Amino acid sequence: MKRLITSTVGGQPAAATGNRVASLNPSRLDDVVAEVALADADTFAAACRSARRAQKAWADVPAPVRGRVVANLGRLVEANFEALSALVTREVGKTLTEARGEVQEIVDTCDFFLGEGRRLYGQTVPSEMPDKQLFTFRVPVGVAAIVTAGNFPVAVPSWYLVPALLCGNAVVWKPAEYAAACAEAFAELIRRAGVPKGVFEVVYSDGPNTYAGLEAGLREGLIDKIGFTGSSEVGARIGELAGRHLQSACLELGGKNPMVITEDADLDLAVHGALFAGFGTAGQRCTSLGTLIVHDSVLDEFTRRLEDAVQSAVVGDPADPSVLYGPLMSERFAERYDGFLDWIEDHHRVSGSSGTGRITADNPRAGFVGDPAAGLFYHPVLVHGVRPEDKIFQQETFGPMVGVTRYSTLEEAIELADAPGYGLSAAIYTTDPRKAFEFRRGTRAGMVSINNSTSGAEAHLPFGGNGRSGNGSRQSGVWVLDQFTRWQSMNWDYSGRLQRAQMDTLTI
Ligand code: UN1
Repeated sequence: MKRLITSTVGGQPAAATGNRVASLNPSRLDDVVAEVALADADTFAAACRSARRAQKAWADVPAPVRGRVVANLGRLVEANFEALSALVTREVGKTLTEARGEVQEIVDTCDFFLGEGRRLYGQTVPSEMPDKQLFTFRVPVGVAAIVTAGNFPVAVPSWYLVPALLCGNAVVWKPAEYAAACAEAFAELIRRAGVPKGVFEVVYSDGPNTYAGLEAGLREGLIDKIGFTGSSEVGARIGELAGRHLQSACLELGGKNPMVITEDADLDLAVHGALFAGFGTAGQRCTSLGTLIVHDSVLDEFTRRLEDAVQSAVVGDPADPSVLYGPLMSERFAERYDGFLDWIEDHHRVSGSSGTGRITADNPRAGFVGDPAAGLFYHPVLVHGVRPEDKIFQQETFGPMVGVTRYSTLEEAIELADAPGYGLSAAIYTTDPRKAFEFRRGTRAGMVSINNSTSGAEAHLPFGGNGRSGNGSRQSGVWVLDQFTRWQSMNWDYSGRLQRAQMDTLTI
């Protein structure tokens, strides 16, 4: 497949006048998955205008009927399960097993929200005066602009798109251009599920045009909410932009997610957890493990077992079921990751499965499939002895690299866990419930795992972080309803006289 993908305005393809970029298969860079016509800021704003026009009629559709549309979407995704999973593998290099999990996450999200169409509860609230009743209603925010990354090209977008549409909003979605074929396949299912034209627009644009398009939309009063999943740096700019126009953003940003291994941990379990959390998805989840914080007394033993596991991990063709992970998802991410490899080469003792046990500046790319230069494959790397002042300790690498450090008291472990300033996901491996609870209470992370991977959150628990990981917004489950609806209150006085609040309040 190679086709030209364009943006939509009013549900119709927008003129493909701008620059074109290719979306490549990261396992074989000579396989062009799609060509994408990039939109300019005017097209972005035009999509917002059309969404604004279409939104009211959609909000008038009863919520249970919108729930039916979500149910249709879930069924359509199931009917296209294998094709969509295979496309995720081809376009962003995720293993087929993980790609299937990703597609399942959309189905789970639809399962949850189709029922919400019959709830979307408001409240009845007592009044301080007789013959008067108070109510609250959830009302849609209006138009939501959603900007997503390509590491979860369909599941994470569904966390925004499904509840936003269910709540009666119109949506302008800006997917990652390097995952455009996945985005287009998912968008097509959303249209087929029964979302009216104009209520759901897709805009492919580069960074500067997205920013300018959001700014134009906000200036014209066309955007009521921004949803953004991506880096902390871009998230800060987007949050600032939204705030300047008095609108809010739901920001799901990076993480430098810690995993603490206590002296009483089940080490084999911890090794499995660390391997999946650190190297699954080639380390390209916002919830991927960044740093292992290991108790002094088990450091040598744990490290030895983890090194064995890392050495035997298979990296390669993501369609092969024995593979732990495939390539990095795009050249841009690979270049950024190369910078970290260069840095550790000068600063650290590393171990991994490069064959020589050492990654050098000459061989960071593994090239397991076909021509070594053709795929964005990287060996897993463990970086030993990282310290809080190190770049590797502080920054998210978005690659198959895990730092290892040591601690002696739990207090110190919690301090190290939170030190990078993120606060997304944190894990502890321990057989002592007291340590588990102390860790949960001590860390700033929004999501805590006990004896489990930092990654792999289920789709109906609140998802989100604190500090540099976001602005406290939460996605998934009922909690995301607060992102896509606003509370409207109503008071109804049926006493037949003027009753003034605070002044005519009944006293006894
Ligand atoms: C992300 O990488 O942006 O918890 C989200 C997890 C997945 C979602 C990751 N369910 O790892």
